[in-house]
Amino acid sequence: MNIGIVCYPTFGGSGVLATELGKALADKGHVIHFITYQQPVRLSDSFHPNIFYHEVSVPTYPLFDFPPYESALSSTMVDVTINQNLDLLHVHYAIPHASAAYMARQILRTKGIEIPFITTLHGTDITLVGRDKTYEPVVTFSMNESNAITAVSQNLKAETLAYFNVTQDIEVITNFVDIKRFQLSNKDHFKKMLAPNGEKILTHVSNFRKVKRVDDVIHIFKNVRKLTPCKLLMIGDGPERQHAEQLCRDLGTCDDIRFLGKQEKLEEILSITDVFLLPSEYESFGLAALEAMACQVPVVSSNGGGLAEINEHGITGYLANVGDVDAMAKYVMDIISDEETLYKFKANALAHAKKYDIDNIIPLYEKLYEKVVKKSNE
Ligand code: GMT
Repeated sequence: MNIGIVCYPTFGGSGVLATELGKALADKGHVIHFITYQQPVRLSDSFHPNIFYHEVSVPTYPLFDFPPYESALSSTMVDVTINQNLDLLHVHYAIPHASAAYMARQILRTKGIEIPFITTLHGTDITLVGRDKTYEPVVTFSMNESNAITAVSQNLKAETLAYFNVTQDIEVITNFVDIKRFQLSNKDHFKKMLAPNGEKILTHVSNFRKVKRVDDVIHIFKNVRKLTPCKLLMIGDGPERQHAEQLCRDLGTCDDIRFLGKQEKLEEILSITDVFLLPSEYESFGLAALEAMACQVPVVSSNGGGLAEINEHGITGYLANVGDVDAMAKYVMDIISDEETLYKFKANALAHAKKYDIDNIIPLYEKLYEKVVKKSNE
């Protein structure tokens, strides 16, 4: 199939997921056209003959205080659909991609071309931004106009049905991980560099937005550090980073914390990690936790949103109420205090992550694509 994928090209989970999906589909012989304003981050590491990238350029004009990105995106979708003979558009993150796809589909109809579009809901497009009344009518309308809707967890499906008047079925197709790429590898030299005295390593990966509760990560670490020598790796970047760095200074924990910024070889960092921390206010799924688990890293997380679907309490890690940093610190200690327990959690994490292997999930998307294209051709 010729498939157009629209996503945010940044380090956010929805962009990462959409890019990995496109790469996997290309490996299976589909021709993938990414339509974004910038080359997606996870696309920069490889060349694939079945992958094309179409940049959405948004010309500025003195009249525009806000350049009309959505119009530029719709026009690019129209152009790519006609010139690349697309069968389907798959848009990730509802705002503004679903309404832009709706507009493209309407324009193409006037030219005698029928292109279906699938909207995949990822999280904050529903739970934070989409619910805002500034966007809600457009989000509801464009979801209902989608030829199919998918959500990345049961929790996100339930949230969508609770807050929006959705008149069609939402299929849950979960996040996935490439077990062949995200696997534990020997990085002892790297570990020695960061934890020269055999300290345990805790890691957090996110885009440092408020919803991630980055302060909680620092507080959990402070509590654990009181009890055992350890190091914290903070991976990613975003609006809360400066504040988090200041908090480390205020708490006097800076010597043991490294802010490493955006990293592409996450699997290497996860390979030296003992426990992954994700105390978010909400996660529709928690892709970062899944990638950690695939690298045999147990997860201590909050129970916000769909995290309980991926992190099994007492098996792959532990969950605590949002904001309960004392409980989360205790759970970290429970996992790392003896090697046998740590080993058991590591093995469980990998076994659970395998259920979400890319090879199990991609066929679900392919099946949906076939169904949607067939129906739209009837
Ligand atoms: O929160 C992020 O890291 C970015 C955000 C996005 O939409 O770009 O991620 C969401 O989508 C991911 C992939 O489906 C999910 O694994 C994350 O849980 C979800 N984030 C939230 O719900 C806060």
